[in-house]
Amino acid sequence: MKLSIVLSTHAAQFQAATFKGDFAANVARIAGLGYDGVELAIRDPRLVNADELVGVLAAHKLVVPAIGTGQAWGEEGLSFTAADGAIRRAAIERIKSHIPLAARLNAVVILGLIRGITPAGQSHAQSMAYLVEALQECAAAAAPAGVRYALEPLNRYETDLIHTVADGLALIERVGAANFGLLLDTFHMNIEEPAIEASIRAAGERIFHFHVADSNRWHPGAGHLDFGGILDALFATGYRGFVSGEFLPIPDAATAAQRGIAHLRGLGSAPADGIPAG
Ligand code: LER
Ligand code: MN
Repeated sequence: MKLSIVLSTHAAQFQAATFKGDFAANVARIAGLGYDGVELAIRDPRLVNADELVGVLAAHKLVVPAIGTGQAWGEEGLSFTAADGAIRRAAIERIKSHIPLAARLNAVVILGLIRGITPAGQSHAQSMAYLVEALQECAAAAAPAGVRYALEPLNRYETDLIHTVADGLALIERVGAANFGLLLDTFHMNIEEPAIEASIRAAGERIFHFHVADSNRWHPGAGHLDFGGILDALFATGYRGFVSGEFLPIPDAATAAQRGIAHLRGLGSAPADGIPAG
């Protein structure tokens, strides 16, 4: 099993980004704990020196399975479903601007909160139409570079748009792009899915990335989720990507990251063929 953990390249409000602050020091800490990769949370790729970043990661032999983009919503209010067309356009351009770095790192681009929340006075159907349009444009722009987008079903307290795997699969039908799939997050699944393992099976090969946090959004092992059953179901779909920790830094980032990896490695779950995916 290949494990990564979320690391923000810049200061951010999002509480479940386990590591924030000094990038190089955090990369060294994460590598030292035995992780294979880091999932980067990047608000705006223009703020990142790609050569420097690649150098720091290479020095610690860490790969980047995915790039999170939600800070553009959290810090700047960009959204695919805003009533204001200029905000929707800025969100689309921002998401497309992740393509070169994602191609270089061979990373999936995550679409979480950038989908937005239906604004007062706008219908849910209108938001969904804006969302489909934005996703089709982004997916078409990313396809020639071989970049994939993964939309994350989020719980009802964060958005009114796409809560479950079933919602996500219906959206995939509407978008109709091979490079558009899902990111499943056990924290959100525990709130919204009727049965976590059955939903993982339903998502199948459309699972492009996977987040783990326990039921309380602390590190795996701190709550009541059955990660043995969840990971067995995940790997049985043929998933060979990373299992990525996105949990609260409680009691602190390093301790949470260390306890999380110890719990997951201790389960002995692995892809059935035992072959580490490339
Ligand atoms: C981001 O991956 C996530 O899970 C969301 O809760 C962001 O708010
Ligand atoms: Mn998540």
